[in-house]
Amino acid sequence: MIPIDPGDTADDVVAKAAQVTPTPAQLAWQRTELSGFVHFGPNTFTGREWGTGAEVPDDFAPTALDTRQWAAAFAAAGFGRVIGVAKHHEGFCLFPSRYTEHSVAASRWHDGSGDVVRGFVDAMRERDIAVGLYLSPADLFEAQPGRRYANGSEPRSVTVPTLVPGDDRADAVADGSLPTFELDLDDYNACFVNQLYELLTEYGPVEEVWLDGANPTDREQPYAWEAWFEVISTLQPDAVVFNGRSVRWVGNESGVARESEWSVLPFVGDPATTRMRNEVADEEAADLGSRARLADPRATFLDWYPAECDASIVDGWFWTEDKRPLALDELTSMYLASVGRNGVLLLNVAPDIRGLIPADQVARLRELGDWVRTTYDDEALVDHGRIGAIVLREAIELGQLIEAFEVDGLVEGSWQRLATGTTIGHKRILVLDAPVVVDSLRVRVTAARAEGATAEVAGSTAHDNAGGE
Ligand code: IPT
Repeated sequence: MIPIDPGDTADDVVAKAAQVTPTPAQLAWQRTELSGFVHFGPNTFTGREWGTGAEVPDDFAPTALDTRQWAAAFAAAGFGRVIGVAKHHEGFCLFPSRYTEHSVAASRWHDGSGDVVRGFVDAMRERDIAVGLYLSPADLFEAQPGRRYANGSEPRSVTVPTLVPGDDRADAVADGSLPTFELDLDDYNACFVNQLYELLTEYGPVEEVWLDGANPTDREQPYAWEAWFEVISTLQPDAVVFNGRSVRWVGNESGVARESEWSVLPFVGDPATTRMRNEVADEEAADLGSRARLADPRATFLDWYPAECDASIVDGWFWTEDKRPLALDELTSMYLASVGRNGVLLLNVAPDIRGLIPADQVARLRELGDWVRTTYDDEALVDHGRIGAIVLREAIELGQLIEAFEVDGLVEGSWQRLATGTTIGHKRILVLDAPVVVDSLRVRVTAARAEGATAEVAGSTAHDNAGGE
């Protein structure tokens, strides 16, 4: 994070933008490229996308839940990180939270002793897959009359964790082995932060916390974002936080990044005290980080805030019987438009009422993984031969500098321009209109935010150049 000083010229701000770099956690997140998402919960059984809040715990009734099957499907497809839903908007907790009666503990599933989050985390760890947890800020169960969401309560000083009668953490809190926080929280935020605390202290390392911005409640609950971020960064300092903090929503749910996708953005707010990243531009705007955006007079600081591209392999986030996975060419197009444009692809699968990812989704995931491996793994890249696509990389640990580039191929003894583009970032993929045989490739950086910007260029051989696949 670099503050913008009031006296900075436009050139000064550009020079500062060139110095902004990712944290190690952001770098690890970006390099993983393919993240999985698993939406599973009462909606799986009711056929709804957002739920109502009027569900009952016994609605959640998987017959053969096997989180190892989930992990195996993602591992086989080469996904290095998976985010699981711990609570979606309808408010049902898939873990036995102390702060609600609306959870797996109240269901007949495993006689109330089940914990989907535990099974999920353990299964991913067994496969060396990084773990992310989704805890919906919006909560339709709590938005019911007489409950805590948007109930107008005033913030008060709250100790987190807030111990409950017979709390098994009492000794660890008393001897300081579990950290405590004193925070100003209203009723709902007190519940939410205590649930974050449970998820971030009882399940081992968590590499990503997913704070969905969607709100189907029609109510305005103030969110204590700064307190949430303080708790998350204290309990899991190596986690990235989706939305408001370390990775951002790309702006659509189709897995498509911008042609020019900047990871360095200008923000408003006091850089000394603001944990929240308030972008100068709306999160869905076409341009978030160009020189024009950097020159916005409201901008007070610059930070690394890269794009995560969420999308689902089926239509919608949750399973229904009729849903079939997207075709492989739709998924490869998505890969090219996300990972191939400096984003991370966060691809959702939808387990069914058994608690298993249906075989057609597993197979398609595997096909996508095989395609990525054979087309874009390092071993699949060449510096000469018949190529169908160009792959570029910038060393983002040093920042994102390149604003324009041209790629040439040495074709029968003379350099021909094959492709041009704007940003590169972690990875940029450009599919050629038709394959071409080159003896060599070169990239020319034609505009950059600092001297010495360099990129790597390679070609991919395996491509049918029919647009997507
Ligand atoms: C959208 C939110 O506004 C955004 O912050 C992010 O959480 C995103 O969802 C996740 O997909 S709302 C959605 C209905 C477009």
